[in-house]
Amino acid sequence: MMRETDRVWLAQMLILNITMKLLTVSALLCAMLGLTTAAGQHHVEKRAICCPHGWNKYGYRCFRYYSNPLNWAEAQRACESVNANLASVRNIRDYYFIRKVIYHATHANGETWIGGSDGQVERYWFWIDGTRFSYTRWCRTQPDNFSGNQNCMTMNWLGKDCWDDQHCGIRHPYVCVKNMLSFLG
Ligand SMILES: [Ca+2]
Ligand SMILES: [Ca+2]
Repeated sequence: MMRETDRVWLAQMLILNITMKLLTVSALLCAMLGLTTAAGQHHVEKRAICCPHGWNKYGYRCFRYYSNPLNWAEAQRACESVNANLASVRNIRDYYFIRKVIYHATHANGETWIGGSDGQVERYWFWIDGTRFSYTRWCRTQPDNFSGNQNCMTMNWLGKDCWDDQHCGIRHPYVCVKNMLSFLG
């Protein structure tokens, strides 16, 4: 007969073994998808099913904070250069995840560009990545289109837990988002 402590130890070992195997399989799967799509195509495509290093996974999307201050358009260009867009916010869970990403990187709730804009028509807000614009988190009295010229969205206005519309030429850090299944090119 096995002693109780032996049985517990055996069960722990078994769980550890299964966990290690699952981790290996998921790592292999990442690599394999890249290989099979690359080998079978004339133009090489790679699919990511995991967030790249340095990106933060939330649901099926990957987020990343960039600390170098850029204007809104430059920030979007910079996101595009890594096959991403300025971050869209679909709901309160996305909102708090992005806020956490910023806080984790800086230990502060600093003003940061995300992907909302009413640059085409005043008061018609869109997300630059095409996500439907439904959830909002405006600060009280915002968006105010101050000076008739504020068309870009920032998180953490004055460190507060809400959004502001600001002049797109201001330089801020920014958060990019990409889908886990986006083509890496
Ligand atoms: Ca505006
Ligand atoms: Ca404003």
